[in-house]
Amino acid sequence: MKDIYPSRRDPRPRLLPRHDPVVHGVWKPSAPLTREQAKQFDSNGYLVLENVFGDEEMTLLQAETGKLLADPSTLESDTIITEPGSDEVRSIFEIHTQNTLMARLAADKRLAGVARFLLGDEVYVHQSRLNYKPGFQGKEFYWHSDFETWHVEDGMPRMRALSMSVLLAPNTPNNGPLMLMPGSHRKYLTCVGETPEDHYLTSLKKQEYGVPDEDSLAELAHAHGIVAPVGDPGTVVIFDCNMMHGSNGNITPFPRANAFIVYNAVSNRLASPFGAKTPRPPFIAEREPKAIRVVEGALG
Ligand SMILES: O=C(O)CCC(=O)C(=O)O
Repeated sequence: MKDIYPSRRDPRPRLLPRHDPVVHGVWKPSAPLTREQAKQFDSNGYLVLENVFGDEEMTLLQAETGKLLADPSTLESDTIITEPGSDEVRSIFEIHTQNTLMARLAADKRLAGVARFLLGDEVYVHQSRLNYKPGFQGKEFYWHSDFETWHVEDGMPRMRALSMSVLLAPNTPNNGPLMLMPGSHRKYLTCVGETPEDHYLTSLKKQEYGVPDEDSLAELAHAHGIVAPVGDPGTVVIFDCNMMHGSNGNITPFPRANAFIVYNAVSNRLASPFGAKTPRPPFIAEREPKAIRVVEGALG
C-alpha cells in the first residue's frame, strides 16, 4: 500500500497536505449533530458537547472507574500503565473489553452514533483507555497527533478515526485539561527519528519518537492558537485523529479522570505498520474490527 502519510523517515519534519475529509458523513436533518456542529468539527477539528450524560449515569461511571483504579487485580496487567517514576496509575487501556459498563459506554448512541455520522461508516473501537492524571502526581502528555502514531506504528491507512474524551471528573483550567490546536488537523506534520522496536513499552509513559519538533509546533500554535476546553463530568470532547493535542501535568490535589474511546471506520482497518517492524499489541490497537451494535437509552 502506498504511504501517503510518510513520517519518521526524513531527517527534517514537513507539513504535508491532508488527503482525507474531516467529516465523512453527509449532513441531513436526522444527523446526530446540528449542521453548525458538523461545520465546527470540520473547521476546528474538535467539538465540545455538554451534559451528554446525566448525573445518575455519571455516578455509575465514576463508581466503576473508581473500582478499576482501586482494585486493578481484575485487569490484564499489560493494560495498566503507571506514571514515569511512580506507581500511580496513568492509563488503563482496553477498558471497553475489560468492563461491562465501559463496553456499554463505547456502544452508546450518544457517542458511537455521532462517530458513525462523522466517519460516514460503521465504526469499531480502535483503542480505549482511562487517563487518570492523579492529583500532584499526574504527568503531562506531550504534543502529538494520534494519527501519526497510529499510522506509523499500527498501520492505520487513512484519516478516518476520532477520539471522544468523556469527562469523569471536573476538567478545570488548573488540573491539566486536554489542550488542542484548532485547525491543526488540516495539515500532517511528519516527525523525525526511526521507531525503535517495542516502542510502546516506554512511549505510553512518555513518548520520545513520533514527537513533533518545537519549530513546527510553534508555527502551528502561532497560526491556530491553543484551546483547553474545560467542563463538568458528563461533558464529551470529540477530536479528529490528526488534531495536534497534549496536556500539562496536574500539580493540583484534584484528579482529572477522562475515559477516551477511539472510533475508527470499519473500512479503515489497520494494515501493516507504515514505519515499524511489528504492530503494537491489540490492547493498544485493535486489528480485528467488529462493527459496534449501537445501543440507545440511559446507561445502567
Ligand atoms: O489525557 C490527556 O490529557 C491526553 C491524552 C492523549 O493525548 C493521549 O492519550 O494520546
